[in-house]
Amino acid sequence: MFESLSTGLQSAFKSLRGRGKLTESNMRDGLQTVEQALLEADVSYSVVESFMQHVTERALGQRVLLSLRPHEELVRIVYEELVAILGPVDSSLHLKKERCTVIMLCGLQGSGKTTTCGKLAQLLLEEKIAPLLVAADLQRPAAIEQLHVIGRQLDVPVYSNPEEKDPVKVCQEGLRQATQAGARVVILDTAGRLAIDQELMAELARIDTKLNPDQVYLVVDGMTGQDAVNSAGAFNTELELDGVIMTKLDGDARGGALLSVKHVTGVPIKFIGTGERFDALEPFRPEGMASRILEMGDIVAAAREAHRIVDEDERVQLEEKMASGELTLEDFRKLLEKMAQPGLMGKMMSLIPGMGQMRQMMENEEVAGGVKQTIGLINSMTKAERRNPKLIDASRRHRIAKGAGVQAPMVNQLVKQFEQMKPIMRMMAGGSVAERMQMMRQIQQGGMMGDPTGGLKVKKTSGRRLTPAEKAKQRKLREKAMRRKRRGK
Ligand SMILES: Nc1nc2c(ncn2[C@@H]2O[C@H](COP(=O)(O)OP(=O)(O)O)[C@@H](O)[C@H]2O)c(=O)[nH]1
Ligand SMILES: [Mg+2]
Repeated sequence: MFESLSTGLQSAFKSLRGRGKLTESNMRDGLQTVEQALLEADVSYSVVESFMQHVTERALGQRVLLSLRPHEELVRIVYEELVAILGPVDSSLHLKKERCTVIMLCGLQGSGKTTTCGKLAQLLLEEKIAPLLVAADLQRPAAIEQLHVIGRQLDVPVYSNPEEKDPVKVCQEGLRQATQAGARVVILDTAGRLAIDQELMAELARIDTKLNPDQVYLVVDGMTGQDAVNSAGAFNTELELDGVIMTKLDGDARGGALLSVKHVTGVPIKFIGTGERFDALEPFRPEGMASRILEMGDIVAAAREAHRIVDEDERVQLEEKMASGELTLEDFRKLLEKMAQPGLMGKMMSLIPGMGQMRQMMENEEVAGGVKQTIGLINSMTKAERRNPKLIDASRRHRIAKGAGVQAPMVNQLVKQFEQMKPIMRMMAGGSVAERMQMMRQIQQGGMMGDPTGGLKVKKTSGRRLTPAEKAKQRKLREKAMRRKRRGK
């Protein structure tokens, strides 16, 4: 999710990092890169403009501070501005105590309204609140059946009347039945069009006036980029929106739409849809989203998502071991295996700070092959060897290498690189954003992520060794992070 936006911003920060101290003029260049990244991620121009204005004002105002810790400061400013633009948090459905709450979903055809009806119903069921769904999309007969299918899957009542041509009447009758049946929430699934048209808007406006829904949510397809802004604007003028639900943020959606829609409508982003299943609806958290955009890793979201997964304990253990520096080769193998998995498990592991980028790297075929080899090597060690690699002498080394089908020196290389990586991973689990970015680069340079052809190196770099100055700099950074950690930061 949000990959193009985060990659763009990361390269922006990288270009800032390379320059040592920031001056007013070279920071302008850096800010321009940030601007470019936002535009490339399909954030609409006016939004980018006002966003950049804020960031620039703040960044230039803090010139002195910036020269001390330039990138960290700028990351922080961009992060805070992102949070400000995306907030505030309000994922409450504002249910009425004394009567049935009416929630109306609207949006373009295919934006995910009907699916979202099911997701909201599931959410309510989890809270032991009884919903009823109303099929008010009378444009296509299939739409009514689609909602019935969802109702059957969730065991939730659905009201429809294929004979009725007026969606307002359908909604009114639906509400009446819901009240009778003791449902606490009615969700109206309305019609959409491929593009905005007057007739559709008039129909929705009529439902809005006659039913007077408690909450009107606009469902926006996160994949639509710039178009999302236009349609959101149109819906917002015609209806009084109370919130936005953005769907399909699981694919390679360009996060930009979220920023723009928020800017255009001004209403809270309530939820984000991250898949086709009914449980793929997450309350929107601006901090989490801003972090993701900046690739800091979103621990809270991970923890929440992990509730539905059996291996939660294992993940926590791994993260703790990473943080305490007690990670063994055995744990490392587990981590690699988990991250290489498709789907939720891999996604979850990638939410450990810094692991997002690692997982991205693993999607590269060459790297994936190297990772397999690394796993193979660890597999052919005994348990004791995995816990204490110092046990590995020449004969053990040959046995392990033979088992994994590689040359013996590879075993040494793996162990050495693992030892080098341990403190880095430890800091990644506890360090600041800027430190994590720095660490990630070190891991990439150190080559723990494997490559089947050229030993365990990640990238086929020029093979240049670090200069003593560079090594000293890295050591300093490591020590600084350690000190900070010891101080309990
Ligand atoms: N990947 C993904 N697909 C979604 C999401 N929400 C909806 N969809 C899919 O988008 C398509 C259109 O959804 P639908 O609910 O019928 O849209 P509607 O026309 O607005 O009612 C369906 O194939 C859904 O499965 C989501 O959050 N992620
Ligand atoms: Mg529909």
